[in-house]
Amino acid sequence: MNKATNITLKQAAEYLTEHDYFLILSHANPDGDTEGCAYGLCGALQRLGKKARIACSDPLSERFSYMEEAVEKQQFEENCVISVDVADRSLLGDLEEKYGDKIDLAIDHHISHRPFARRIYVDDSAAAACEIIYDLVKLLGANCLDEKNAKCLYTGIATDTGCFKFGNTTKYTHQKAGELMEYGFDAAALNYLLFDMKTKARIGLERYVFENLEFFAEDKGAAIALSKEILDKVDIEDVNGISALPRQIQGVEVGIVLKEKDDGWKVSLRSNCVNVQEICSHFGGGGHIRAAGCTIKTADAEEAKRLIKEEAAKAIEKLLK
Ligand SMILES: [Mn+2]
Repeated sequence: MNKATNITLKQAAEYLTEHDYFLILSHANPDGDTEGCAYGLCGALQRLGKKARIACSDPLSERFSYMEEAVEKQQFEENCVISVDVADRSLLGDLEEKYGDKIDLAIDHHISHRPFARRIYVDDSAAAACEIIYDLVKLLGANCLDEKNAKCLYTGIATDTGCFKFGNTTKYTHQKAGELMEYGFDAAALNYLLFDMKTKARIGLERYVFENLEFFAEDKGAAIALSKEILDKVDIEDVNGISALPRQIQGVEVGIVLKEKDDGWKVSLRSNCVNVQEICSHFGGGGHIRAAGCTIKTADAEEAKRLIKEEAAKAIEKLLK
């Protein structure tokens, strides 16, 4: 494979202008940003009269099904493969084997991007890869965007910033989202769909979490174990983000959610100040300072909870000293 070259956004736009048959790849377990980039860019290229299609190792989530309206289903042999919001080739999932070393252009915003494509454009100051795609399609010329693909790009910006709440949100994030709104989609309805709407099963799961939460370390720790029996009642998507719930409670410093798996309990920790990565490293896990995970290999829920709470309590105590 050729050596990877960092290119400018203008060069990326020229590259797209010079080619006609595009395959756009998003990462496995897709989120709103990678799908928003793929559908937004695909729709833009099609509007320029080019052939473009999308591939992902996992299906588009039901929540994002409106994105399909932004593109036309086209079949053709591609001569240009683009990855969007993919930080590492392994994140292509099942598509890695076929396309891992065949990517012509990678567009990404992860500081941890590990080069795998021939051409790379990474801007880690962008809150979402969709911000970059928006700047890119603007360079491709007028009429690239319409209500439908603008909505896809807005989705990526909104979801990667937690509806403009996270620290990665900049004035440019708001500016670009504002410009995208000018294409006329209903942003309020979209944000309801993305952030407020929950399935009944999800609400049931949240109720279970709050009703059964165990507080410890003078209410600065909160833990909940979710057995297979509980988890089997809901869709995988209903479990997304559940690990963030305990920490929403005022005064809770470390929130712990344990989920039963075949090989033990998968534990997710979220914190405000405590280094939870360190706590998880005791059990062979890792992650980030404020969000980390590990697996405790026991079938016994009480035993798993006791072990993780013990380490968390020590860390909380150390912090308070
Ligand atoms: Mn992203």
